Amino acid sequence: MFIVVTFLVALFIHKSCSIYPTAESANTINPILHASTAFTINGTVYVHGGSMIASNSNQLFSISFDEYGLLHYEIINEQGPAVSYHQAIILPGNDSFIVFGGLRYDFLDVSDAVEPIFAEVYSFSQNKWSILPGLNQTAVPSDRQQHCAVMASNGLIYIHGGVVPGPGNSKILMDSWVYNPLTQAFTNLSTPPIGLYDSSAIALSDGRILYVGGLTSKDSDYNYPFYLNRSMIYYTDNDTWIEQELKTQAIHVIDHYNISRKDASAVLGPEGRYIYYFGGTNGFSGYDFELYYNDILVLDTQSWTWVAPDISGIKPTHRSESIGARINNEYVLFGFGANSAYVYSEANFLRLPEVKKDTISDAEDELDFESLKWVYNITTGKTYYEQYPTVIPSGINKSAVIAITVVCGLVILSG
Ligand SMILES: *[C@@H]1O[C@H](CO)[C@@H](O)[C@H](O)[C@H]1NC(C)=O
Ligand SMILES: *[C@@H]1O[C@H](CO)[C@@H](O)[C@H](O)[C@H]1NC(C)=O
Ligand SMILES: *[C@@H]1O[C@H](CO)[C@@H](O)[C@H](O)[C@H]1NC(C)=O
Ligand SMILES: *[C@@H]1O[C@H](CO)[C@@H](O)[C@H](O)[C@H]1NC(C)=O
Ligand SMILES: *[C@@H]1O[C@H](CO)[C@@H](O)[C@H](O)[C@H]1NC(C)=O
Ligand SMILES: *[C@@H]1O[C@H](CO)[C@@H](O)[C@H](O)[C@H]1NC(C)=O
Ligand SMILES: *[C@@H]1O[C@H](CO)[C@@H](O)[C@H](O)[C@H]1NC(C)=O
Ligand SMILES: *[C@@H]1O[C@H](CO)[C@@H](O)[C@H](O)[C@H]1NC(C)=O
Ligand SMILES: CC(=O)N[C@H]1CO[C@H](CO)[C@@H](O)[C@@H]1O
Repeated sequence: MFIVVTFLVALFIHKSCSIYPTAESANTINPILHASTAFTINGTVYVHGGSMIASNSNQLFSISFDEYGLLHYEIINEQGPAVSYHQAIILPGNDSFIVFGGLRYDFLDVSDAVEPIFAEVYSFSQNKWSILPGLNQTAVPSDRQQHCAVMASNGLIYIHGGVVPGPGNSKILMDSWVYNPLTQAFTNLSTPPIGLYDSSAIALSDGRILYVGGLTSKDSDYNYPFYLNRSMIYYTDNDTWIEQELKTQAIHVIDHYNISRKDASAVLGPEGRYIYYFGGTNGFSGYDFELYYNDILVLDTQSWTWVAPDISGIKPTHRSESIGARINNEYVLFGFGANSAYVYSEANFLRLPEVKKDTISDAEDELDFESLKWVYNITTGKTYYEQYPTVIPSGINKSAVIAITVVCGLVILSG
């Protein structure tokens, strides 16, 4: 069911540090976070954990909309683990989710000791966290952060790669595991041809898992990009990995973006074919050409081609480590995140493409990617400019809106 919501950035700024409307009932400041994990249950987006500059968050909160179009930020639970760079997987029935791995500040042991993967389950109905059953088996994945974890169409959870948790530890894990939530057992799968971290995993409806972006290692270079001109595909049916070349027909992808991206947010469209890939960084931290992105690249998982549509509306702030969650069949939320200077509370709403009107009747519906837009009223799908071509209500003009997004960021103190 489509939930009718209204969203407008400029009208409802009740908090000094908020760029999205906050309901009067919300009595806490919206969090400023990066490296959180997020998912959608019953049309509500839930966010857990993340990094808040000097410490990790243990908050589980929801982002929903009321009939007046106001965004509600509600804390659900604050008894869980304080963790960032982790992954959450919803369990069947929508009443619980598992968090796997991540950086915890109690993990300061950077020795070679192999710890079992950190894994806890949260139950909404019991409002309670518990240790994941099955961690006492003899073969379990080792602990990790910046890894991928995804539930495939067969209902099993696949975990790949990442790095060993703790500061200064660069060991990249090149492995693949499956967790069966019914039997509560882990199984060690065939060794993948590549170990990825800061990558994105997307479960396709036919049982395949697609990996795009991120970093890997090559020779002694641990920051070797897993360029966007290729992807890895894992077949859950027969435990096989293949490399799939991706065509980068979007010219500026080749020219400006060096086809290198990590810590982007990947969301599969409702048709199960197109992936919306937001933000990220080229990962060359410390070099002259470290870039943060604010665009959407769309990957067609049938033609294996990237397109870079021109998207109308107010552009998001350039950043990486944002959450990405599809709210419903029409809107995707990209929120929070960080770049080299700031951490953000920013939330951006992408209106998914309309079907092209002039398609041949028996052909598959073609999507019009030129209709993609960043919107501020998700009842009407209007962008800020369409609704208020010259005057912006409440005396907030475009540069002021941009200023608010900057004010909202907190400076990262450490280099
Ligand atoms: C968004 O659009 C709806 C439908 O036209 C309207 O009722 C609502 O007032 C708009 N929201 C804002 C904040 O302007
Ligand atoms: C679980 O939540 C998702 C996302 O909103 C929804 O599509 C699905 O129908 C829900 N499933 C159940 C069993 O409620
Ligand atoms: C989602 O809806 C399902 C089915 O109605 C319900 O069992 C579940 O508790 C709901 N989950 C949340 C988090 O609201
Ligand atoms: C793991 O713990 C569970 C629950 O305490 C127990 O039932 C099971 O026998 C244990 N398995 C092993 C291999 O120790
Ligand atoms: C998992 O399997 C790989 C080979 O596929 C092996 O190298 C590794 O030691 C195994 N890990 C564990 C914890 O059993
Ligand atoms: C992908 O791009 C990298 C960097 O430009 C290049 O070295 C590599 O050959 C390309 N691979 C393919 C399959 O085109
Ligand atoms: C695994 O399955 C895929 C899809 O069915 C197939 O294309 C591929 O050849 C299979 N690989 C092996 C090694 O059997
Ligand atoms: C817009 O806001 C900025 C920052 O507050 C201000 O400097 C500028 O004069 C304003 N422009 C207009 C046209 O009101
Ligand atoms: C390695 C590389 O190709 N770097 C380029 C990445 O893109 C920036 C911006 O276009 C260039 O300045 C770099 O030379």
